[in-house]
Amino acid sequence: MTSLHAKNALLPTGWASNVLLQWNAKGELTTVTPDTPPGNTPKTAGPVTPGLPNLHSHAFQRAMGGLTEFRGATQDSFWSWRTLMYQFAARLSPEQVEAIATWLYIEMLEAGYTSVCEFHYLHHSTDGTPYADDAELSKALLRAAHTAGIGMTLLPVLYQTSGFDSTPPTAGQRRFIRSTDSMLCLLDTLKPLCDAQGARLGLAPHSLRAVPPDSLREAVAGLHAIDASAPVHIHIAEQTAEVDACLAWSGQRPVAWLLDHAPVDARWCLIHATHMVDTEYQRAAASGAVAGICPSTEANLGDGLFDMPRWRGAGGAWGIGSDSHACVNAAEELMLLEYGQRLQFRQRNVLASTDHSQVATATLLQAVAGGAQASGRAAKGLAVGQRADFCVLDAQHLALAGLAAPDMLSAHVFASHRTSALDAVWVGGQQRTRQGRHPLHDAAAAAFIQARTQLTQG
Ligand code: NGQ
Ligand code: ZN
Repeated sequence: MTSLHAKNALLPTGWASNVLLQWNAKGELTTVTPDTPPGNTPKTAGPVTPGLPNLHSHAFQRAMGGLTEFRGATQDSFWSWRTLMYQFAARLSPEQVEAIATWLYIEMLEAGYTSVCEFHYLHHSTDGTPYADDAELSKALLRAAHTAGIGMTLLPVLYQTSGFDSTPPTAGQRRFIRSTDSMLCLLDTLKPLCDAQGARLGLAPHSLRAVPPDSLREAVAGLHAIDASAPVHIHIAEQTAEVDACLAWSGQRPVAWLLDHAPVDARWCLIHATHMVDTEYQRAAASGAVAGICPSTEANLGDGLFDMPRWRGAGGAWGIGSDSHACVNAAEELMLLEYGQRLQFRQRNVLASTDHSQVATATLLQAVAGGAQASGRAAKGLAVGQRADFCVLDAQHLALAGLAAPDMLSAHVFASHRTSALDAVWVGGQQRTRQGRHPLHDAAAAAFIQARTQLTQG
């Protein structure tokens, strides 16, 4: 099928009716025309919304769901969680990584994400020596994305130190460590593979804790020699301990340091950026970089709350990541984002915009635009030239039936929890889910359960 007719569709400018959608063999939209009679074109089962790019994922962490929700140390924190996460990461085989990622990407499709940025740092074998094929685990993730049929931006992670001031890496980090040269070789290997599968290749210097200044400069320059517009993602200012350590090291806060020492621009995505002061909000937003907000993980890890009105007020772009996958649901992330702002400012409908009074509409459109920018993919929504990546809401779902289209999206975000109101999800003009389910759902779930059982009982 290469065309659909939607009674209601959410275009980048807002809701439109009687929209004819057509796409070409490459999966790019060629027609997005409102006010067109349906004729013989197949009709969608409900309103059409753009698919959400997921801008931050560590796929293997999906298999840790529920395994870190108990008190260990006297006071648990992000850092004690990280110790458990390292113990889990130390045991994973390539087969397990692929099984977990394949299932995760299927879950993402069923939950309204049409592409994913995989922030991939598990490079080496369990004892830290490189695999015979140095790209083994990168290839496993590319295969997982291909099997599921989700759009992919692969971000191999540069990881060299365990703290500011070039502190050597710990044993728990041995699977992540690479020289800058070895990273540039890996990028060279991966570029044609990504191109062949329609994936985008970028780079993720893990954090200022993990990448010394010279390596940061050389790796980013090396990436941009391969592909001048490739995305660069970095974790930054997620925890106050990181801010304190950066101040002790450099006299500057992490975001301020980064803006002064790296060529931060619209190719960059600042993951979390939770702890910024006003000048950092202003300068980071003005750089054109996307803020990568991960509401469920930031809540799960006790990070803190991003100040969305301040960021938006400065004109900042932003998008959503599911990060550790404590939650894999695009709509729920938008709800959690808004709720964090409501709790913080004791107001309602904080993220409505001047153009869109409906929070769900305003946030989805902004998150799609920012997510597409951070992904380096033509995934900016329902517009000619963009990928045909979209979701069809189920107008018969109990939470939605009888409502007007914009209210259906609001109900999908705010009132359909733990049930899915998605009828179908399409990626590049190919239908990936039907009545909310992916055709590989059962087989991929079984392989995931097998991998998790091995990991937790082995
Ligand atoms: C990660 N996750 O790389 O998986 C990190 C934890 C770190 C989040 N920051 C490790 N959410 O930051 O050192
Ligand atoms: Zn992360």
